[in-house]
Amino acid sequence: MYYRFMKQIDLPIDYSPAVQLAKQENLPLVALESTIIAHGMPFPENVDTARALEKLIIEQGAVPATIALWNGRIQIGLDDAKLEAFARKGASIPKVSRRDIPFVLARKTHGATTVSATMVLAHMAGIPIFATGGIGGVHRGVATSWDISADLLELARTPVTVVSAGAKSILDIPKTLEFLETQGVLVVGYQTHAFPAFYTRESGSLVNHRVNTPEEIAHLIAIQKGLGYTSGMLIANPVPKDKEANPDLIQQALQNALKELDQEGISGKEVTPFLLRKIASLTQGKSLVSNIELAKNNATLAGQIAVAYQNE
Ligand code: PSU
Ligand code: MN
Repeated sequence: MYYRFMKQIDLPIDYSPAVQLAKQENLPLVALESTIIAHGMPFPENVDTARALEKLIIEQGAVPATIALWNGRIQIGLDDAKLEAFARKGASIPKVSRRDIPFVLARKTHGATTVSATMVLAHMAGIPIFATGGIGGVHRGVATSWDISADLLELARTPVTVVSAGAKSILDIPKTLEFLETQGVLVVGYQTHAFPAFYTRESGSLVNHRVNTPEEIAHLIAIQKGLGYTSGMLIANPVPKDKEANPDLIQQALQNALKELDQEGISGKEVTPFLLRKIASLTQGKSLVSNIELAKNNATLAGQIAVAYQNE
């Protein structure tokens, strides 16, 4: 028997100049994901939104770090030219969850990071707060498909706080919340007890805990850390009232999109991007407007939490 000593590889990680400076100066950082850019929205809305999210975070006094894989390298922060190149490539860039990161690095290709992959890389870069649109969840029909988003397990295993507008009602929201409870993930409603359904403010499910200020969330993060928890936290931040989509319109579009999903036999990681696209076209872009607005609302809150956490 012999022991084989593995060569330690250098982590292929690049920090943008803005993020590098923020780290040196100990400024509050907020991570952003890149699947929302490549798969969540069409061009040019995707790049416009990505820029708008960064701007909102800066306005709160924090520094944005959009996370992606580019030519086999982990990018913590994309400069504007790269952000635009990434957005133009759109859905041709593979959607990457935790499991896919090593493969993309080995092949030296690009990757759009989902919530799970972005959490992994944000944690690696020392960024504890992350703004997204919605998280993946337990899919309807899970009993036969076993389709449960890797996002949920990542929340259980990685100490990053994710600010989201809940999860779309194409998912099984009660089961999603059950799963998070089983996995020990704290889910907190921001100024609400209703777990939001992404495009709309209520899903019919409730959360157990509500907070009203970014400072309260920052304090919860500090307590979790103090307890030595290695899990994350999910903040449920509903889309603003005046930006909410009409629940009936969304419900109708969801039903039709789910029917088409079934007819076309789509499964696996294509499910979420397919449904997002279908719903946007079935609502003549109305869902896209809510999608953009809820992402902005999450970026703003994440920026405020990051600043408050700095003062903990
Ligand atoms: N939900 C949305 N918009 C999105 C996603 C989810 O409303 O863009 C993306 C996120 O990147 C999320 C991923 O992490 O889809 C979940 O994919 P899946 O359901 O395949 O786990
Ligand atoms: Mn899935």
